[in-house]
Amino acid sequence: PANTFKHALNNRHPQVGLFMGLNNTVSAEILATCGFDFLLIDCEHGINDMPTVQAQLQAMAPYPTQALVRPVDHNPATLKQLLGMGVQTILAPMVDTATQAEQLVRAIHYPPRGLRGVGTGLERGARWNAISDYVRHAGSNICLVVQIESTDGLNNLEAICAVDGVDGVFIGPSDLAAALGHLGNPQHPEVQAAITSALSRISQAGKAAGLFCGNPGQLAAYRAAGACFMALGADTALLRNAAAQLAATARQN
Ligand code: 3PY
Repeated sequence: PANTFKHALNNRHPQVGLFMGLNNTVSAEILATCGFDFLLIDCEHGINDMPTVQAQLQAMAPYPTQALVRPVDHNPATLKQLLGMGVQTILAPMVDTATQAEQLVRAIHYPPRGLRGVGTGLERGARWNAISDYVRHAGSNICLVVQIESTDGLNNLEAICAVDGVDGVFIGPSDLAAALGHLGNPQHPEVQAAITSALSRISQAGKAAGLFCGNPGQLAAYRAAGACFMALGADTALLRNAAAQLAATARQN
């Protein structure tokens, strides 16, 4: 299927989504009915692994919401398994250099562009059809978003944006805050200034800019700075906050 998320990023159509750490097919399907452009299955933090990622992809498949996955690492073997199960958009965490971005591009494309192994008969992405024409179209539907969340990443931002095959660049405010000496305080003015400046540098460098933004009150400012795709929070925290609020409200009445 065509990757509508990649198409939206290439055309700078605003996209909103949510991170998923619940590792649950029912909640993934519920969220797929909620109107988000994308849902990201997160393997960097939390407990998602290969079988549970595939189960959530299956739960989301009937709905138009696009599935993104954040892998636990940059290992080509990890990426090969995710692509094999039909993941089309990868959000790679902790990308600090253009070399890392180039290695990611190589890992997710078939030769001659890259080094992805061919195993269509074993893979959901090709519908287990060894002779399908999946291999001819896979590359044009693969979308790579790299995550900038360190001072090296900020310093190398233009070089990272210049890597052919990088579709989008996503700012991770929590890790960036930690890297800038404000661990646990992404709202610190210094962190916010770094985020805004990075968003506009990414846009000026010709790539789609995105970020994690758990506070909808800040969306307009980030959009003005150039952001076109935003993760609005995580299912885990949404559930926790709504439940805690309900319990607290009941106690007050
Ligand atoms: C960060 O904020 O550091 C992220 O990775 C997005 O949650």
